[in-house]
Amino acid sequence: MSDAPNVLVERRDGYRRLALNRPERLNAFDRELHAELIAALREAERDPACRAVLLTGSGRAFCAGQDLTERTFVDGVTPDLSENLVERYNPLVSCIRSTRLAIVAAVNGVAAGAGASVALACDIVVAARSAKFVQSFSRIGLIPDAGGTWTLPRLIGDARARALVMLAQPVDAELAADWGMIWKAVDDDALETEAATICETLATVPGEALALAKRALLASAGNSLKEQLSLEASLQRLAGAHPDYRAAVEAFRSRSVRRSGS
Ligand code: T3D
Repeated sequence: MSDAPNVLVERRDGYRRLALNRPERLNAFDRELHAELIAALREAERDPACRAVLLTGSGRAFCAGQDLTERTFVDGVTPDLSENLVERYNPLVSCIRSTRLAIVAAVNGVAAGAGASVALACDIVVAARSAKFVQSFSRIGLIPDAGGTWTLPRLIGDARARALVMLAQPVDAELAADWGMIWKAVDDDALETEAATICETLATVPGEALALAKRALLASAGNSLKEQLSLEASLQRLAGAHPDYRAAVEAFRSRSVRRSGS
């Protein structure tokens, strides 16, 4: 076993870069990687100077999902897979969705199985043109997990989600962007700069507004329009009461006054 960290953490101005770091296993999730990733996300969340996370993979892949070498069938006994979901993937996806931080996935190569689900749970997904998203679960007799059955149809619609889930056909980054599965596909050598620029921009956006917007968008999936309008009103009350709002409006007004010369 290697002593290298399973997640490389780089602190940058206003955000952190987290790289899944098991390149020899295409960054597949084992227990250690799960533990280090959730710890790194929680630590980033505790840092008031941190507004965003850039999540990527070391080597040629983003993440190949569950590490299948972790699964053993001793005396014909099948492991209870729900345990790993409940204890690891579900808290990870819930954390990505509910954290105040903006999570930007820079998908540098293949994202398969739960690796695709985790990427697609992120707030903004940018992928290298050579990257692929594979719903590889059906190939090994499983159903999509880590939120895949929730996220995928919402992003690309039921017809496309069903075909991808059942056929496990890879979708390249360009098509993923055309379908609205991700934000954009960029040239491979532009991926890091693009993702870093997005994080730098997010680091300048009032943090409370980002966090409240995430809450509203997450809730919209289960809400009626009436409920969502009511939620927007209460979250906007919180946003408007924050000093960031007042400072931004006052800055805008003083710029307008200067422009009009009065
Ligand atoms: O179990 C639970 O807890 C339930 C939760 C399940 C969630 C899931 O994610 S289920 C889905 C698991 N993932 C997969 O089924 C994907 C398996 N991998 C692949 O299909 C292919 O590797 C890829 C399409 C991702 C990439 O193909 P390719 O040809 O570019 O690479 P490769 O040659 O297949 O893999 C390179 C190495 O990575 C290879 O190791 P080696 O032979 O060089 O020593 C391969 O074994 C290893 N690797 C790839 N994926 C995994 C993996 N090792 C462990 N687990 C993997 N998932």
